[in-house]
Amino acid sequence: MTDFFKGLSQVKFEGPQSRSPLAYRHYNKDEMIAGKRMEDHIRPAIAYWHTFAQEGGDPFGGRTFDRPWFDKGLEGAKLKAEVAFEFFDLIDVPFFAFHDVDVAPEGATLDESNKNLRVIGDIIGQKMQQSGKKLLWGTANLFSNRRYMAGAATNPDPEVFAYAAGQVKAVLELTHELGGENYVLWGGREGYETLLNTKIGQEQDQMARFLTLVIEHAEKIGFTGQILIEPKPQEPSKHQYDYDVATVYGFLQKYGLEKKVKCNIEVGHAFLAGHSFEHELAVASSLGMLGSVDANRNDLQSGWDTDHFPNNAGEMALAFYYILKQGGLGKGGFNFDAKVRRQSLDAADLLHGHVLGLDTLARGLKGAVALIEDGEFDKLLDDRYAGWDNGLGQDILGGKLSLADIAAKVQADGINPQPRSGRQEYLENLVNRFV
Ligand code: XUL
Ligand code: CO
Repeated sequence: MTDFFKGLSQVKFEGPQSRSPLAYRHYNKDEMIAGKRMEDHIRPAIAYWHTFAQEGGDPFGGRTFDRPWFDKGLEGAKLKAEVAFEFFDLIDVPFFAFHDVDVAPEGATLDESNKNLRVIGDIIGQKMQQSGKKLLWGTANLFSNRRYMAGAATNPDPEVFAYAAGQVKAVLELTHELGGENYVLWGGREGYETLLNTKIGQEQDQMARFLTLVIEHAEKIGFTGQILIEPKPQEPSKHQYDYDVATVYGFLQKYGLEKKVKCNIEVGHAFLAGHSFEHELAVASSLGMLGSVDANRNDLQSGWDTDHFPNNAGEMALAFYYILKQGGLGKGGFNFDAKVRRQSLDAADLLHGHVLGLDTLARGLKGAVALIEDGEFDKLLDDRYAGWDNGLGQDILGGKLSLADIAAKVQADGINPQPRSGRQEYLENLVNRFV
């Protein structure tokens, strides 16, 4: 045991009336809800980067957090892993997620980095066995090092592509060895700053080649997890190719990869793309592309990706509605891609942030289940489209009528449709009853 979390004990469910400063009020992992344990619905994960590697810096000032593993190389990484698994136990969450550089220090060469990753990967593997904790996903950081400033797969220099490929190979293999259920690709620098120095078509071809290589290697090593792309429209690049779910789908379709890849959808990224979170979920689900979620929220005034912990139960209820409607996230889950604020210095703050997130998700889940079980919401939606279930609607959809046939039918049958209310406020009140 380290003394990082000295004086803190495992967070327990105590119910909404609890006065304890640190307790779950809504997240009750073993509670059965719609036939499944709450934990199995949510499949929550701790993001290694925000919780253990984040330093509390911002563009105006550096590190505010004082962590005993900072600046200590491989020894520091070992201590960090100790503390991470202590945290997973204290917060009582089954999964975690990492980038290579979060867990092990980068070396001067790919070989050196991979050796460090191997050392820490073995330690993490042992700790997973002892604790029963699981890996939701692994990913390679292809955006922080200056070599990636002009992209990884989309770099004008093929040697950068090659280096990135070597990095992904190592992390994909480690993810597979650790039983990871997903592998994520977030293309932070796969985009451009200015068109003046960029060939968009060329870069897209490179990106597709990279993804194809990753898929092929995953198949070759027997990785059966999901390969996920995480859409985001900008930041750090001015224009990112994986703008949103629809854009990602178009890209995948162009290169024939749409059956091989799904999306990891992040709340804050949806907002940056000018969408709501539920929009991205609903679009992904309708395309069979909803694989997993990065849970957080943005400071909506900042216009930036602030990775706050989720605190909007209403938003999460609508999110869970689409997730439940597709029968859950399967191998995916809810990764807390969220960080405590730079003034939140204490070890306990890490727990408070995640409790906020989990209680918010629990309330959202319960709200969505209640909404679905009540049935009126779904019925109203079905009623709105009922015309398409038979008669004219089916004839149109089934391709039985040409444009001329339809026009003739309007005349012959005297069709003159009367507008009906969309009942938005009625529906908002209905949803409010359950959240
Ligand atoms: C960045 C972001 C990443 C990905 C993993 O905005 O969301 O942390 O989740 O690379
Ligand atoms: Co993310």
